[in-house]
Amino acid sequence: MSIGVGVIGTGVMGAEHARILRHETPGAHLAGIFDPDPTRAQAVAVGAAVFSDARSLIASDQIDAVLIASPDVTHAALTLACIEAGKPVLCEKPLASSAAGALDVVRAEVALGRRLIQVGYMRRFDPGYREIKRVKDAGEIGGPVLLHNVHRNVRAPEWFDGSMAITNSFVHEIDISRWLLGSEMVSVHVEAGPGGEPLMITMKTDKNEIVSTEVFVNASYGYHVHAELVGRQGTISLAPASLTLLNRDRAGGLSYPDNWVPRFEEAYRRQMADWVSAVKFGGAVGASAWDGYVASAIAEQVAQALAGNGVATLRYEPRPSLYD
Ligand code: ISE
Repeated sequence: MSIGVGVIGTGVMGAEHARILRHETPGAHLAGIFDPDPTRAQAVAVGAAVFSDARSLIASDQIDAVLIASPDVTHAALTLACIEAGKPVLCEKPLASSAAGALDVVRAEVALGRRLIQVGYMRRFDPGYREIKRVKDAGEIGGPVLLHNVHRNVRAPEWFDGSMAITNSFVHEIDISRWLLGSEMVSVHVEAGPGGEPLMITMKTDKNEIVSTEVFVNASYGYHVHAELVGRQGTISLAPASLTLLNRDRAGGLSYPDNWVPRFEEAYRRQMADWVSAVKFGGAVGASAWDGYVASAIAEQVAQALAGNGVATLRYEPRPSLYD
């Protein structure tokens, strides 16, 4: 049986997920679309049903599972509606635009007593990050002491406001650092460069490792994500992800994409394939609602620290046993 997936939101990510579902995901099909802009919805649907609102898509019996790719502020309420309808969800990150919103989702899932939510922290499916984790877990570089992350965008999207460099961009670094190290973050120090960016964020983990992250959302030259894990017996980092070497104007070198879609194409594909098979055959893969809550809780506290004295001891709710 093919899983009918409904996609809510047809911006950059919704359109990409719909494309992956239509052309690159055996065992699933694009069964419906909702976007408040009907022209955009029709363009992405290419024959799939177009719904007039998100709730009727979620309720429809043509829809077995829901992919949420609408604006961040809508994620928590839509995810809650899916839990109520008993439908599995792949929700784009962040799980919610506040820690309290993400906690509501965790509590609803705990009350239901089974896991329905996967959060789209797709880097967990990226071949480079997976190889770093394999090497670290095999003990090949000794005990980890430091993780350096770099997160640079060409320019901030026009819908970025307030602290979205933290709540929308830095959240990836929180999630991938927790996943790579298998550690929890306990404290943070944050500083901003001249005019507010780049941000330099240093966290300490419960195993005393240091996680340093630069977030520069207007770095101009290209979309560039980097990570280097330093162990006591060696280091391992992402290799340049460039597909080509470009020679021009008496210079040559790597090229960078304009945004994250080409850089993480393989991660998005694998994330979808694994989610669809978890929906079909059971089990849970990727980032859970709990992981989504922790990322949003840390992001919120980092944003508060940035507005205050730059430091914070990080606090979370206790983890429910559903996520053990
Ligand atoms: C965007 O929403 C993403 O999720 C990208 O992966 C990230 O690199 C970018 O900074 C975000 O704005």
